Amino acid sequence: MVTPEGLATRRMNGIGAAETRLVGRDSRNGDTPPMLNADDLIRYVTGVHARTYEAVERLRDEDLAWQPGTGEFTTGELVTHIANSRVMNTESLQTGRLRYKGHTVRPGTNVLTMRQLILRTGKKTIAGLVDADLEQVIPAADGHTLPAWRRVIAGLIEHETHHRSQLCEYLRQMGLEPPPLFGLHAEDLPR
Ligand code: NI
Repeated sequence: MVTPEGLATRRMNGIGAAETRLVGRDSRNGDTPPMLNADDLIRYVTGVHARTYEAVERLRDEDLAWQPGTGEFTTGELVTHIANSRVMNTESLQTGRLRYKGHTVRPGTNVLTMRQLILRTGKKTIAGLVDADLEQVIPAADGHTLPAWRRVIAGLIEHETHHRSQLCEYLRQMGLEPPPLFGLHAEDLPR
């Protein structure tokens, strides 16, 4: 079984004031704009969610119980894990605590309710990010601390990308075509 990794447990090293301003809502030192501001980061998470939705959208009801092997996530558990990890990471920005609700698939779940779960947790995440102070220092899972924006990158972007890729491989193994990332296949790239 896959554990909820991607919790941004790595201790931050050498993160100085200049870096922590990268997600500031405004530039604080005159004419030097931040490389990436909070609004851009939040918009990026919205894009990550949209690309995950494209993969979830391809699932059929009969796919939800499929699993690649014993002890692995079923498709339904995998999607539930993605959704509940969003909630966990977002809530941790407010509470400082990581609390994972698990990935048990509710009885009666079908692809429509699964899509709704993904859409609902996406909205909740974006609302939480808009309200959060992304420069605040929060506890990491390993007892250290980290700036909140690091959890956005690790917990809400890298973790979800990791599992979306896994879901795309599930789709492939079930005989379905996974969505291309950014609308392009490797064969379409300029050479
Ligand atoms: Ni995980």
